[in-house]
Amino acid sequence: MSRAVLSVGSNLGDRQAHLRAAVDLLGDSVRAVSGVYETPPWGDPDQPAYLNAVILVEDPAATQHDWLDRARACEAAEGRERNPDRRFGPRTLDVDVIAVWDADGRPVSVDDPELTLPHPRARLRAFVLRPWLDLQPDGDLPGHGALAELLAAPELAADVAAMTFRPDLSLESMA
Ligand code: PH2
Ligand code: MG
Ligand code: MG
Repeated sequence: MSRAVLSVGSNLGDRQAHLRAAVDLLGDSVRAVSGVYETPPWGDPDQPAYLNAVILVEDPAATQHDWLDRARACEAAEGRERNPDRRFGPRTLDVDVIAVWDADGRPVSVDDPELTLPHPRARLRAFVLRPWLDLQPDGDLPGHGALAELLAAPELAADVAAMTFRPDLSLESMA
């Protein structure tokens, strides 16, 4: 399993610093980092706006569960606390594994208690699809189709209109 698309989000504390920390912690596996979007909260409206971005990663040695472990390690490093009563509630850093491709470039399908791939709600989330499209204009969400077509769906129109690109908030490391 070698390639993955990760979605990162933050709406507590220094949001840009949390996202940047994920890029730094993912280290040499990072192949591309999208621009940052400011997005209204999805799923649980009573919380601050998010910053969202997408990171493309690659590591020939990594299985899909390794990507999940790395995602969780990033969240833990940024002080993520889980509130079982608020599934879509606020967080310092959320790193979600959206899709994984194996060494032959085939999309990986998984459905176990730990991980479902491709991510079951990604096609409904403009804050995932839009930054991903910026990195891969011809990209596909495996099993669902072209990113550009998914983003054009009428159900997403309000979310696309409400999100704003933040060119002032780069995730490039300051090092
Ligand atoms: N993440 C959530 C819940 N809602 N809304 C936005 N805009 N961005 C997110 O990353 C996000 C969310 C839970 O993972
Ligand atoms: Mg999430
Ligand atoms: Mg998550």
